[in-house]
Amino acid sequence: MRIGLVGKPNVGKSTFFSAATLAKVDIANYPFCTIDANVGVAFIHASAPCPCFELRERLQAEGRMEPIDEKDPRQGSICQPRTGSCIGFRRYVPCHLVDVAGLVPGASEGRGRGNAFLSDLANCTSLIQVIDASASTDIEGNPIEAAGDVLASMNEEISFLTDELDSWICSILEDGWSRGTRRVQAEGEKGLAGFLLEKLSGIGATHQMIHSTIEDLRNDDIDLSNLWQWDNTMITEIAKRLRPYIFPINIAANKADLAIDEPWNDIESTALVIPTMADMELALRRADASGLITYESGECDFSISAEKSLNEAQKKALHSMHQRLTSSQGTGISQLLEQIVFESLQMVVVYPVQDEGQWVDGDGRILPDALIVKNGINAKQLAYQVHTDLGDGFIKGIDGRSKRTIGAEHELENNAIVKIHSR
Ligand SMILES: Nc1nc2c(ncn2[C@@H]2O[C@H](COP(=O)(O)OP(=O)(O)OP(=O)(O)O)[C@@H](O)[C@H]2O)c(=O)[nH]1
Ligand SMILES: [Mg+2]
Repeated sequence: MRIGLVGKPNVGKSTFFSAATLAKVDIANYPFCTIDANVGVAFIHASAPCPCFELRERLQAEGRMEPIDEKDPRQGSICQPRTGSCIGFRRYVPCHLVDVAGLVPGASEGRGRGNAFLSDLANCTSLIQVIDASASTDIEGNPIEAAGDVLASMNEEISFLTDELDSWICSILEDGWSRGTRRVQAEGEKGLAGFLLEKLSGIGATHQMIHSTIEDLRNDDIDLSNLWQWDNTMITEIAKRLRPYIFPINIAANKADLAIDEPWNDIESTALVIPTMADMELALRRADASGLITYESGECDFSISAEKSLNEAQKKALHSMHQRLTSSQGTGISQLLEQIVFESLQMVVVYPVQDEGQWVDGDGRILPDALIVKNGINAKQLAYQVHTDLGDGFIKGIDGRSKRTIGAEHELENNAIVKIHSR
C-alpha cells in the first residue's frame, strides 16, 4: 500500500509527509525545496479492533491470563507488532507514503522538474493532492499576498494536476500508437486491451482497470471498431478515462489554519476534500516524541506533560495550537489517510501467522504483522504479498478463527487471521 503526495510546489507536501512518518526531510517556504522523492512509512489505525482482543478474551476465559490491569500502559493489548504498535486494541498498520517534487503546469512538456517525478508515482495505489487553502502561493509555488479568489485558485490547482497526469498517460500511449492500431485492426477490442495493458502496466494499470475503461467507453456509445482512424482527441479520451482508475486522487486542503471561511466546502469534486494543518501536526507529533505533550494523531486534544520545563513562549504557542486544534476537530492528517485507505479504497487489514492456534510467528510473536491489502484479495494473493516463494509454493490456507481449510481463491475478510501452507 503506497500513497503519493502530489501538487504544486510549496503547498506543504513534505510537511505532510514528515508529520505522518516523523521522517526528517527538507521543508522550506520556496518552490522546489524537494527534488528527490522521500519514501517513508505512516502508521494508520486499523478500522477494526486488533484480534489480540479476542485472543486475550480466550486466554482469560481459560484462566491463563489475568484481567486487564488498570495501570497497563498497553491497556490490555497483548500482540507484538513487528512494525507499528497497538494500545487498547487499536492497532496501527503501516502504509507507505511518497513525497515527490512539486509539479508546475507544463510538467509533461518538461517545465519545472518535468516528468522525472512522475515515475516516482508509478507504483502508488492512490494519490493525495495537497493544495493551498490559504492561497498564499501562486500556481508555481511562489509566495504571494493571499489571492483574492481562493476557490478559483484551488480549482486551478486541482484541474492542472489532472491535466498533467492525463498528458503524461497520453504521451505514453502516443508512443507506439500506430503499432497499437495495427493490433486492434487484427484483434479488435482484445487487441486494444492488450495494447493498453502493455503500455500502462508499468504505471500501475491492471487488466481490471482497462476492462472498466473500455466498458465506460462502450456505455457512452463510443465506437471502438475503427480505432486506427482516431486522432489525438481519442487517445486523450482514453487517457482521461483511465487516469481515475490508475491514480485515484483525494485532496488535502492544507494550510487550513490560514484559510478564511472554510473555502474547501465549495470545491466541486467527487474526491474526498479534507482540510489539513500539516505544520501543526508536525509540531504536535514532535512535541509528543520529545515528551513535552501527550498527543495522539487524529485526536482533537492534547495534554501538556512537562509544564515546568516550558518557557512562556512555548506555553503560549501550545495554548493557541490547542485552541485551533479543538475548534478544527483535529489536524486532518490521519483522518484523511484513514478515510482514503478504509473508505475510498475500501482496503482491509489481514494478519498472516505461522501458527493458526496461537496466532504467532515462528519466534512466538503474537500477531506480528498486519497488512493493508485490497478488498477481495484471496488466500494465494496474500501469500504472494507476504513472500513470492510462499505464493509460488501455495498449498492451502487455514482460517485462524474457524480453523477451516481455505483454498487459493478464498476471499479474505477484514481482520482475517490466516496461516499459509506452502511447499
Ligand atoms: N500555515 C501553514 N504553513 C504550512 C502548513 N504546512 C506547511 N506549511 C509551510 O509551507 C511551506 C512549504 O512546505 P513544504 O512542506 O516544504 O512544501 P512542499 O509542497 O513540499 O514544497 P516543494 O518541495 O517545494 O514542492 C513551509 O514554510 C511550511 O512550513 C500548514 O498547514 N499551515
Ligand atoms: Mg517538498
